[in-house]
Formats: sequence, structure tokens, C-alpha cells
Amino acid sequence: MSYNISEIVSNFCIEGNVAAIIPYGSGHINDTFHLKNANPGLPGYLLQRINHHVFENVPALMKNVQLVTDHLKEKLTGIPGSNPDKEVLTIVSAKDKQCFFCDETGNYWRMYCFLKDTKSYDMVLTEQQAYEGGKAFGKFQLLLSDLDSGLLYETIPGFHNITMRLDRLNKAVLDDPKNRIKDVLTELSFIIERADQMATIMNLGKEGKLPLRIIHNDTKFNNILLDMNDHEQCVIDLDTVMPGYVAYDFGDAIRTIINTAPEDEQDVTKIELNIPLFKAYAAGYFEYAGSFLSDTEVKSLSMGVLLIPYMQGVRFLTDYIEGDVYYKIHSPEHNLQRARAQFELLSKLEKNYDVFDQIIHNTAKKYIQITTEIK
Ligand code: ADP
Ligand code: GN1
Ligand code: MG
Repeated sequence: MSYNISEIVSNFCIEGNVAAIIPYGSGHINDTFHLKNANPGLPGYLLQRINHHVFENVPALMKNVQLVTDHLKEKLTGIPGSNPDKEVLTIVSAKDKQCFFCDETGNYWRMYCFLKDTKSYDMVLTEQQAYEGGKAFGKFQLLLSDLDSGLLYETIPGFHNITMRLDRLNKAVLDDPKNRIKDVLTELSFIIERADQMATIMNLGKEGKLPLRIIHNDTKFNNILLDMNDHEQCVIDLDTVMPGYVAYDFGDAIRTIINTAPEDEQDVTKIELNIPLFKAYAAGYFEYAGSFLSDTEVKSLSMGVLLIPYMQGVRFLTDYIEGDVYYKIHSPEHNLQRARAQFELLSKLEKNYDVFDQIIHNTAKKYIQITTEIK
């Protein structure tokens, strides 16, 4: 799809003029463009078309983003040495003063200040990057811990509700709109074998043993901007910031950090676990999250490490069966390939469960006075 980006941009309050429009990033949902300023002394911008098929109420979503970014900025303002404008996204208003613009075809657009001299990584390369990532998401959860979660609109209902995800898969299997079930029987058996065990976190939540906190809900490593020295700078992609269990954020970050291969690796023999990166992420995370996590939450983190690749595989497979209606794909079997890669990762994680459970336990002990034995 091509858009008249200059026309869209003319509806936002920007300084200077746009010299270049560059498609940007590798997200699966929104379309992103980097706008370079003709005047190098003035800021660049990041323009995004928000996928309103995925996010059905964009005005409410943007209200969340405004609320969250205002809160983060206010909190950082009180911390010496912090720079809220670099460490938090800044929304650029549309000319009608709204924090988004809806064009005549019904597409929704938003703009942020472009944070220059930053990098996001699809694959983590060093322990320092992993450690900084852990700090970024730990700090994010800590800074949002005193924001009233009741103020946040649920941008995608049941986003990490595994029961709902499995129900949707089940419906897709029964409908089989593209006649693809015959190709995925092995994957379906893999899913069914683990379904009961994967409800553990939700059940602990229902029993009141895990608190709902404001979490990010999309802690892929490329949703952190690091500075040019690989220090964490800013958590981005705030569309799914909603109440959830901390294990979801931990599991999703580990899913992308620990894997030696890309999320959609076709040759699954390349999928191995990089345990030192896991350890480094946990160390960074506990530096901040250690101040608020309960014993049960600490224990739940290892379960999150298994749950999120499982749920992600279920989501990719469902989209494959439904005919690729949700995620952007770059080849006909892309979603199937992604699902298979997640399940391979999960198999490896299962075999190493005790190893990373112990790492979490040992890291937690440095920061938390554990009152009950968490193993
Ligand atoms: P998506 O929802 O499609 O994943 P993101 O909001 O994560 O979109 O943005 C896509 C990419 O754009 C990010 O991975 C990052 O590289 C870059 N990016 C996002 N926001 C900014 C920003 N404010 N400044 C600089 N780069 C950014
Ligand atoms: C999507 O937008 P992006 O690419 O950061 C998805 C996440 C998945 C991820 C898998 C709103 O994230 O939930 O974990 O793809 N976002 C949404 O790569 O569904
Ligand atoms: Mg993203």
C-alpha cells in the first residue's frame, strides 16, 4: 500500500520541512517511516500508520500512550541525571491538537520525535545489550507501578489470555478456511500436549496469587532503543501497555534474547539457547524489579519463559490457518515458519528449564529477601 506521506505530514505540527521519507523498522503490525528534516539543526520525526484492524479504538489507544508517556516523564523529572525527552517517547500533536490524525480513507497516523543516535536490535549480540534491556524493562515496570491501571483502556482484549488464544485456534481449526490443517497436524499435537500446563500463570492470577501490574506486553528486544554506547535509553512501542503479569514481559524479552536464530528461522537446527544472554537480562531486570516483585512473581518468571514462545507459536499458527490476516508476511508460509521456530525454541527451553530457573533464583536472591523457598 502506498500513501501520500507529504500530505499526511502536513497535518502535524512539525518544525522545518521533510527532506526524506524512509520506511523504517521491522514491526509486524504498524507501518513506520523516518522523516528526515531538511534543516539538520531541527529534529527528525517518526511517523506511524496504526493498524486499526488490530487496534480497533485508536483514539483510546493514543490516550493510553499519552497517559503513560506523561507519567514516565513526570517520574523521570524527579530523578537526577535523567533526561525525560530522550528516555521517553514524545508525541507530536496533529494540527487539530489531537495526538493522532485520521485521513480521509480512515487510516490513523501518529507522530513521535525521532530519537537520534539510537539503535534497536532484532537480535541481541552482547551480554551488555541484554543486561541493558533487562534494566530498561525493569525500570519501565517500576516507574509505572504507581500509575492507576484503571485509567488504561484494554487496547486488545485478552491479549495474553492463553485460554482465549487456544479457543481462537480451535475455531480456526474447525473452520479451516484455507484448507491448511492437513499441513499442521504435528504442530497441533505439540500445542495440545502442553495446553493445561500453560494455564498456570493465569490460574495463579485468578487465585489472587499474582498481582496484575501495568506491563509493556510486547517486550521484543527491538522495542528498546539503546544509545550509541549500547546503554538503554528508551522503551518504545507502547500500544499494548496494559495490566498483565510480569512473567509475560519477562518471557517475551527472553524469547527474543536467548534465541541464537531469528524469530522466523527456517532452518530450525540453528535455534540454540544463549544462556549467558539470559543471565545478563535477568541481572539487569532484577536491578529495578527486585524492589517490587513478590516471591510468587519471581517463581512465575520461568513459567513465563515457556508460556510466551508457546503463545506466540499458537498466534502465528492461528494466523496461518486463518489465511494470514493479522501479521505482515513476506512469503506464503511465513507464519507457519514462525510458528515452527517458536515451537523449536520452546522444546529447547523445556530441556533447560532447571538451568534458567536456577539462574532466576540466584539472581533474585541478590536483590530480594526471599521469604519462602521459591524452587
Ligand atoms: P512496530 O509496532 O511496527 O513494531 P515500533 O513502534 O516498534 O513499531 O517502531 C518500529 C521501529 O522504529 C523500532 O524498532 C525502532 O527501530 C524505530 N523507532 C520507533 N520509535 C522511534 C523513535 N521515537 N526514534 C527513533 N527510532 C524509533
Ligand atoms: C507484534 O508490532 P510488533 O512487531 O512489535 C505483536 C506482538 C508479537 C510480535 C512477534 C500488537 O509485535 O504481540 O509478540 O509481533 N504485536 C501485536 O514478533 O500483536
Ligand atoms: Mg516494535
